[in-house]
Amino acid sequence: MSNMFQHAIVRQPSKNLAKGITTASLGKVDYKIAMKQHEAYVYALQNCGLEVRVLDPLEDFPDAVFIEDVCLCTPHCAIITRPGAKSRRGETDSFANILSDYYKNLHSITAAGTVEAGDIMMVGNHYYIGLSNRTNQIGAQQIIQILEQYGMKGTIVTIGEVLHLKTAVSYLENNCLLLAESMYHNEAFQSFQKIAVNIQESYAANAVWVNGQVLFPSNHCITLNTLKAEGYNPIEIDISEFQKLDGGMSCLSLRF
Ligand code: CIR
Repeated sequence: MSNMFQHAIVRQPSKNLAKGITTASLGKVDYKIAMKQHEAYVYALQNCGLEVRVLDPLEDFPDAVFIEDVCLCTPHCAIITRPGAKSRRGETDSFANILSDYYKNLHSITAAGTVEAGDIMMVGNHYYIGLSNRTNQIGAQQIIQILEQYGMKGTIVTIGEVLHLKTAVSYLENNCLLLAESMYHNEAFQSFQKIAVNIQESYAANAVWVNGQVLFPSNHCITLNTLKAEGYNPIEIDISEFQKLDGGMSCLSLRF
């Protein structure tokens, strides 16, 4: 059975958004366009039946809009991460307070562990954790230990040259993964049905399944049509300003 989501938490972009970390060379970030795109993203989540809480921007943390990275929300507990990017560490301050409105069971990753939850993909009660420049083995082991306390399971996945695990793979329920070329043959995913992202469109490997619909980045028509042919119902959203900062569809929200 698919996980149904009720809540989402997002954080509005900061005016300093353009100062976020990036490896992309897609041009200058336009704050006003980013705000409009963020509003459209919130609207799409609401249309998927989610009650969306919109947090104020954190002006000192330009990457804080990528809220997915600072917390793993499971059906049984929430785990506040410890971002591998030092400039992002303070994004978790006061997060326990926000989460306590939704969760009784709260945990935190502690030093020397680092985790960004963009590296964690939920497949039912099994969580795949990518080891990246942001998520280390110690952090991944802490996640697994916490998950196991609640009867959930975690597996570590080695990933290649991508920012986060979910930069290159998304779970679309029904035992089905959407994968970029770099992840397609990863041993961890042999038992899944696979949908390949067109090689020219690797950014589209980060899509979000929400309650039967798929939030999908606009301008990736080949993969869009593949998803439709597979029976999915992708909703296109333009998140170009966040792409300029290496951010994908999933990183803009926590869903639980
Ligand atoms: C960063 O480099 O941390 C941000 N500019 C982008 C984070 C994207 N998060 C994600 O894919 N989960």
